[in-house]
Amino acid sequence: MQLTNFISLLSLIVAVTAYPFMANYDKMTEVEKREFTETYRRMAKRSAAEISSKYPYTGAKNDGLPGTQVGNVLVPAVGDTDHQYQDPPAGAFRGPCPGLNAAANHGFLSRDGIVTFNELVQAQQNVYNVGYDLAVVLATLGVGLDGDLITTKLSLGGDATSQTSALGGSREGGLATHNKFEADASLTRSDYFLNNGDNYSFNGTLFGFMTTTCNKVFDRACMTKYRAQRYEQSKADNGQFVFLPTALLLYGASSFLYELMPTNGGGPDFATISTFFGAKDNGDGTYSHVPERIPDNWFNRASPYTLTDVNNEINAQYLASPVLFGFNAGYQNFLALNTTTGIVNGKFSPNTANDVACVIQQAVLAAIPSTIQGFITSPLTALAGIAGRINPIFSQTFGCPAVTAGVPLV
Ligand SMILES: *[C@@H]1O[C@H](CO)[C@@H](O)[C@H](O)[C@H]1NC(C)=O
Ligand SMILES: *[C@@H]1O[C@H](CO)[C@@H](O)[C@H](O)[C@H]1NC(C)=O
Ligand SMILES: CC(=O)N[C@H]1CO[C@H](CO)[C@@H](O)[C@@H]1O
Repeated sequence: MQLTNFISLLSLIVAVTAYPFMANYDKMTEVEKREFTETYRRMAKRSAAEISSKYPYTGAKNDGLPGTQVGNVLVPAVGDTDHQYQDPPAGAFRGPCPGLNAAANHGFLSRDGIVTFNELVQAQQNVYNVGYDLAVVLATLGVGLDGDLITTKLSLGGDATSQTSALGGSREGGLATHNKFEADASLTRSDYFLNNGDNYSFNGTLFGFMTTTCNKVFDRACMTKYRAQRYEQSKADNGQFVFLPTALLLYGASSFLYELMPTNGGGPDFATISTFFGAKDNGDGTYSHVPERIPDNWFNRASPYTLTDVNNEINAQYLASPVLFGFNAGYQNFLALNTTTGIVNGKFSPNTANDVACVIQQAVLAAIPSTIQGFITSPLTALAGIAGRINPIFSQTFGCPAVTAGVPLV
């Protein structure tokens, strides 16, 4: 047997063991088998640095499981050469999320920007002390909306379908895919429609607006104000503005500035936020972009940032400045949503703080098709298995009713 065939066979065995439904490999034609093994072999390579026992951080391993949830850890550790900052290598994928870009630039995620579900769960815990429940929910959303359900791979930026998809086929646009995770009215990224489809590049003008609005203190009060400002701006200027219930996640992302980015005991000051966002002050009120990084001498938060915490922050921000959900059908022609799922005449009207969480649960599960198309016919994809953990988390913590995967939110 030639070496390449052997490697193909080996990776196929790995694939079949990891994903039992791939047993219907037998039913493929010879050509399909060759294509499949070749694709899988190419994708099997991983490049995020392992977490060593010498530098355990928040104790999460690359296995999708919880770490210690004990923070106040120096990141990166002194002497941990694997996790020092490096510029992204040529051809690497980076996208709309500064926190994940920074983690990749420090090797907590694959430096090439092609990451797996387990890597996402691990890095969120080890770098930011994101609570395990929230880490699973965000990784499920990311991979489910923008990545591959079988390989559980996701590109942090643009389309890398050839590296993320087991089957080729439908396009996996990565985190930059518009109106999934990436959405209009985000903090520092232009709206898709307004910027010729560049939906994820850092926009220095918007960073400048945010800095001015916040007077360089990026706390909850200011992020609430700036979030509302971005909404009004997009609604007025963008004829294809879309603000669906999943946009509640934008409020979650806003909370990361004051909850996850400050060094333990510190505040969301300009030096910290601009380092994470890769914003370089040009001295004239404009900002250019450099790769995102973790500030020097930075400690992650002491207690985990849980799903309950982010739910409280989303509620606090939304209720302080409630806006209408809906979309523009053309310039300044806003149509509010009116659904039976808690959005009445455009307003989100949560009866309890838990209702926000239940909308997020629906969004997560809507992202996971209950079946996938194509010649792998088993309904149980790798991520559908993971999604099985989602309902119990939300029902235990928030009393949300169970939701079926694959049902669109609106
Ligand atoms: C950045 O955003 C501003 C304000 O929305 C917009 O006018 C500008 O064209 C954008 N610039 C770039 C380079 O994307
Ligand atoms: C929205 O739905 C509510 C309740 O179903 C109804 O009373 C209201 O008239 C609807 N609003 C619009 C603008 O259709
Ligand atoms: C369409 C989409 O979801 N993503 C676009 C985001 O912006 C990049 C860069 O302009 C495009 O290449 C993508 O197609």
